[in-house]
Amino acid sequence: MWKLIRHGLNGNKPLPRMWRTHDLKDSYDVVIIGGGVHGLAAAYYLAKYHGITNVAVLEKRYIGSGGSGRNTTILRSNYLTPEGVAFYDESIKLYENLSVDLDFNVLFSQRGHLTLAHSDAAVRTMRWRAEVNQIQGVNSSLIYPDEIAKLCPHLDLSEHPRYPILGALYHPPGGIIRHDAVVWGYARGADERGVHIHQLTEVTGINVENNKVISVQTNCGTIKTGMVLNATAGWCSLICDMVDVKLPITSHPLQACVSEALKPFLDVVIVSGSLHVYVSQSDRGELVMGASIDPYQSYSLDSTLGFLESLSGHMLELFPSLSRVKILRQWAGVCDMTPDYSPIMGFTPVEGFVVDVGWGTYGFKAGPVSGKRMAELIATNRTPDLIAPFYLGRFEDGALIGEKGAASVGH
Ligand code: PYC
Repeated sequence: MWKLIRHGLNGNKPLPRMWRTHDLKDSYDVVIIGGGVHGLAAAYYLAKYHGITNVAVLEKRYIGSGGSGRNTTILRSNYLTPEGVAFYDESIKLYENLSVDLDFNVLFSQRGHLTLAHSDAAVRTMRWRAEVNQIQGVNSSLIYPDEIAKLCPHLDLSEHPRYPILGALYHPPGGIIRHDAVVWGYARGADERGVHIHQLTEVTGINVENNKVISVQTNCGTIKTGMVLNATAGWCSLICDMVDVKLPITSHPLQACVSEALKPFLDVVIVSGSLHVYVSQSDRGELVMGASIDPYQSYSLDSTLGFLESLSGHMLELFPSLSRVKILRQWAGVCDMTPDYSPIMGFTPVEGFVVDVGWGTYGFKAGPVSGKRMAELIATNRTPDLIAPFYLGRFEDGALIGEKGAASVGH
């Protein structure tokens, strides 16, 4: 606030750049691949909590150009497994304090999050989730149509729809945030502490000798390093292929769209798993909407008419009064799906190559906590307890953390 006033009184001179450009050095202590929220948060916390500042963040396009800038900005911690709830809850707590921590307003609006249940089976799952959440201290409960009507009077809560609404999981701390601001805030915080952010810098190979990482090749030159963090989304298996680490991941497009701006009428996040829809209203008035991942594997960022048609049909089942609203634009991202819908974080069989990957459709929610905990892992060479369950070997050990039941929509 004071900064803004000072800036106004200063004759609106251009504000300083939020992060600088640097020549690529020929060696860094840590190289982070991926300039999204995960990579930038890891760089920030490495510098802030561990004094490790000789760090490069490599981004093949511009920062936030991947999943971090393409998601629908929903934050929540109402997961299904105890491991998942504890992990995402720490993320929400970091997000709650992020504007202060970064001295940059990330516009976190904790407006409440409703996951609708349209069948007895869904009501049962919501009750189960509410119980797991409450045991872990997360604010979440099962509510019924009379209470849903108070929170969201525009929903069709009658018995007429094909799938009437029977109840909802209500999660008051959930909400939406300004995703670009999160990326920019972490970038500025990391840059101020000495991290080098290299945009338009694509990793083309990783050199390993005696099973240890020794350097990273990029389109801008080779970097010597003994520690690489793969914090990419969408392309994580291709980076892992460079060191012959195989991931149980398939990559799928996920599409989203926004409507024209409407007067504010929706001040909770609404999710319907059965109708494959999530929607919130942005502070500009647009409805931000998304659905399931596309059913085919692809790295395509194409938008399709089929997505728009089915999303609009389902939106109108929930909100019939929106039938004349226009869609303004649509876009797509790529999601790396694991078999249990939980991420993969930790060491790999290659020394000096660690991963923070496999986020499916949950990545943006976890940026702060995975950044903080991966920074701790790198700095201490030990896996923090909070992320230990998400180790790569769990797929061979049969120690899965099944979070499919907490996906906002059926994938
Ligand atoms: O899991 O909350 C979620 C979500 C929203 C959009 C995609 N996934």
